[in-house]
Amino acid sequence: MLFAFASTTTSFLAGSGPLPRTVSTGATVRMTVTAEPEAAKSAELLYDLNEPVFPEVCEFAGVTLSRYVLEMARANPDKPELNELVSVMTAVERACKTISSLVRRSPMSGLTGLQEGGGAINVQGEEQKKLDVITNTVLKNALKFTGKMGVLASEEEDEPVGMEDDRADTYKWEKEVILEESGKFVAVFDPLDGSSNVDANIPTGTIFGIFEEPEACEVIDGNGDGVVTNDEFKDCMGATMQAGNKLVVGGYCLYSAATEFVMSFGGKTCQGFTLDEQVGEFVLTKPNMQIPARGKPIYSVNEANRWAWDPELTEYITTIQKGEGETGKQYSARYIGSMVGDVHRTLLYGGIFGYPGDSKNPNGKLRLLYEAAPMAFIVEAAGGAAVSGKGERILEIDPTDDPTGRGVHQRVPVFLGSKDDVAEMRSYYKK
Ligand code: AHM
Ligand code: MG
Repeated sequence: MLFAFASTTTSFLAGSGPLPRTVSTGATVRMTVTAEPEAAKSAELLYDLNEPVFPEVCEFAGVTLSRYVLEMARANPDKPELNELVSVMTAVERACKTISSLVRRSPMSGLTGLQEGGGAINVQGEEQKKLDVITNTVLKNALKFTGKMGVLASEEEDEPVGMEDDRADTYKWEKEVILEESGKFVAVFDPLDGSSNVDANIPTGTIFGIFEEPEACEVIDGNGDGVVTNDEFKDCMGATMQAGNKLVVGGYCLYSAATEFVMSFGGKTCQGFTLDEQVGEFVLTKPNMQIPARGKPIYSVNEANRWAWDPELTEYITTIQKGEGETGKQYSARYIGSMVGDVHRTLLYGGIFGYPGDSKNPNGKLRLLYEAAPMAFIVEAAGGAAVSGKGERILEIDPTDDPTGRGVHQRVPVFLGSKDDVAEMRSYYKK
């Protein structure tokens, strides 16, 4: 695999990680990645993709996200579905730019605070903020107009929704429940993760994942009266839920001091882009992100819950706090309480992030389909590990096999980050 680009500015190297590379100083900076990331060997790849090569890069524009996606499709002519993903990715990109602007301007534009002055509750019993509702609409509309989406599931929707609503009255669902016949993809997303932080100007993020729509997804109008019952509809929607290792693309956008978009097309590499606000484009700034197997000694977990943790987890965290773990280093705590921010730091610096299950909430808080799975997809693509409370790879968890009956909103305990840190944590459960 070869990933290379040339530029006359050095800024593209910032944060490019510990990959083998050759750098020549002077007018041209060239970076060549010679080694295949470890994750490529271990992950179950849906696609065995050729990474694009960028022999020429405009010194002013750099490699934009749109160019990367287009070149990815061009570099893989045997994967025509990548061409269809171009418009889907354009929609996600545009939505993230809009959300970035909405979040940035919210203190001035009256978009802080609760929806309807309070009392708007989503299906998970959480009070919705104005920005939760608006950002959900932004993403949903952006995807809808691609004409490529069949179904989408969002943290802010009670049930997965189809992409047209002109016959919605026919259904008891009172939501957009019609499947777009031409839809080819299923989108899952959390439009504004960590929104409880947003009014305090603390980082938030959008998490997204795109699956191919399974053939099996057909709405069957059992008695032919033009009305699809809730059960018939649920059967179809159930078929759209797939394990994370079936994602065709996944990623997140972090709204912080800078807006950063991190994505992967499946198991091999993970690319990071920064929004150049002056020109309105995401520019590749963190090519081939790789999480160190053992990075900075950092653990990231909500320690207020430790009284309800498994004893194994308490022992692990106490041991690394004292500097008595495998590295002999004393670990520091870093916890933003916004998964996208915490995972982004973990990706760059290493360490371990977790939202464990505990005696009060055995499945933790994070949702499998649109939080844990896309993040696990990114972390594995960058060579890290992502496991549930039982040590199972998050990407292998089948969301249709849900003992809690929560469907798309199923929760799962999450631990992810540097491979060696995740393995060390798991070793306490094997003693
Ligand atoms: P949200 O989707 O309602 O915003 O909740 C998810 C967020 C994550 O970003 C973060 O990791 C977690 O909630 C923090 O929860 P807690 O406040 O319990 O630590
Ligand atoms: Mg969330």
